[in-house]
Amino acid sequence: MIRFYYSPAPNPAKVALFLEEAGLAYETIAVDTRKGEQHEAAFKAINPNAKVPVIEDGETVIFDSNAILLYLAEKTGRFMPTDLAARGPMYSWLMFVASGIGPFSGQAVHFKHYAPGEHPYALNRYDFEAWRHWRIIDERLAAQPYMLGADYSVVDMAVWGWARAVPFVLGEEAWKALPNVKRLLDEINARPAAQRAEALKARFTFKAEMDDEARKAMFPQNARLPG
Ligand SMILES: N[C@@H](CCC(=O)N[C@@H](CS)C(=O)NCC(=O)O)C(=O)O
Repeated sequence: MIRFYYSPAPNPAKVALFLEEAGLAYETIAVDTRKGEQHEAAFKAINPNAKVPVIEDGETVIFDSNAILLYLAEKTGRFMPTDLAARGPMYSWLMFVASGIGPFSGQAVHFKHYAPGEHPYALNRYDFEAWRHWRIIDERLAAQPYMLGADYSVVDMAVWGWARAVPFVLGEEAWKALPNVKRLLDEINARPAAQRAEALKARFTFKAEMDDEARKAMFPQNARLPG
């Protein structure tokens, strides 16, 4: 059975959605990142990057959400195009989410909600880039129902993981400017698999407070700051 290392955050959500969509049997192992469990030696032995998600499939260990989506799509033969020509754009858009949507959205959240002090330059850069990436997704979804065209795929699952957080990333008014992302989000949210994926977090008690312990675990770079 697949072992799924999970926390209630955008990147693990993508994997939860795939596991549920494909009906794969899996055991969920909670990793409370606000308590620092991602830094424990046993966890870093399976993901030296100290982040969730990770899956173990027998002896095979896969970390990084988009790598896991590709692995599971290949394992099951589901939610990915079968011919190579159509898989080309799948790789492009998955990497676009992995290298653009995720990192810029994450940094926008950091500087808007968590960084101590005022950082107008950093905030402006990450907010601008997060918006730019989300507008590209929105334009694509204006022209076709799903990221790869007519069919729901792993790319939509990758977009869904972060789309759930768009108001937190870009602001409460963001949906007015991104109606096609919202349409995809609402459509996926209505799928029973997405509801089961969302329900996972209720099975565990994760630390909610962003207190000193959580900041130490999530933002270890702060230890280098003076004072
Ligand atoms: N590129 C990785 C990023 C993983 C990542 O940043 N995971 C977050 C949750 S969404 C995490 O583990 N955060 C805890 C930490 O940064 O200490 C992926 O797509 O899986």
